Amino acid sequence: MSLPIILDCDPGNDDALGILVAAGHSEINLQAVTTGAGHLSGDRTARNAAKTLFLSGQNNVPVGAGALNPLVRERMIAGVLDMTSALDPERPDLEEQEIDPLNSSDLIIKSVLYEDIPTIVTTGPLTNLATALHRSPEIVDSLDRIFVLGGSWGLGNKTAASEWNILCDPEAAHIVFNSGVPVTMIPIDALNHVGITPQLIDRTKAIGGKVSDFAVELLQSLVKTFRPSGTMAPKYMPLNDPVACIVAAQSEIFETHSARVDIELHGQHTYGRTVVDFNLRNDAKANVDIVTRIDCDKTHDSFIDALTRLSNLDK
Ligand SMILES: [Ca+2]
Repeated sequence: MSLPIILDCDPGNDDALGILVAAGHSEINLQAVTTGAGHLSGDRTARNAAKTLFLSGQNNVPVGAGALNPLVRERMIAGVLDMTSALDPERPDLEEQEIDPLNSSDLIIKSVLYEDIPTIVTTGPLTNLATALHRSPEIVDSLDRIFVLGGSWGLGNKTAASEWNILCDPEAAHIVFNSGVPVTMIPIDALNHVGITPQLIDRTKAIGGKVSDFAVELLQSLVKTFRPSGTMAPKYMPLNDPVACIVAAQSEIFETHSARVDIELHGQHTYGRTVVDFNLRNDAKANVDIVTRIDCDKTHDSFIDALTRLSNLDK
């Protein structure tokens, strides 16, 4: 049976790949896409999601436009962008579906409470979800699990200490991680081992058709923006956002360990850090399942299977 999900994202070329994978995966039933500011401004991320769904042929899936700003901190927009390819520039050549009249947090609340969607996958800042939890705390009882792409137990990727999605809205992350809903955190430490290899791009190309062409464009744009630095850098640009959808659907491809995760909200050098305690020191209570290992080959296979299925659905 396929898993009904809401995908909350900030497209973002990797988020757009996440939408395609969620739309095409045989074990996912994509029910709603909600968007907010992060990779780009909030209006642009909503329209990018609407363009991606239209192109994929899944334009019955509602797209919510959401948070334009974080809850407390000043807004951050991704600084490393290739503004010439995929969805980073304006793309008037791509048709788009209409944006849903409900904003993202209201669409989340409606989908959870009235359409019984028990799972949320997030691949952007957590502002929309925190807002939904604050406005309708009763959704806690209706949610089975939240899969959060973000955070790290080791190094950060935006600052020395902090990962981008969490750093964009640490206060929102604090609300989500302490909501009482089971959380699976998919951190960059694990994601760095699932890269966009030349073979993955070749396999995506070999599918053929407009979904495949668009996915190749997205993958190539991500590879172009990859700026590895330092001794701990991954070999390939991590695939990131689509992996979160695959993890949500396929428990056999990853391992988790439970841990206490607190979000640093006050540190001068560590603001936005996910402070991970695997050893539950001082009687700390675990609040998060952290993905510690992901099977790269199986994830690549699922990525290709989902895009192939989506291409076939559209024929
Ligand atoms: Ca994202």
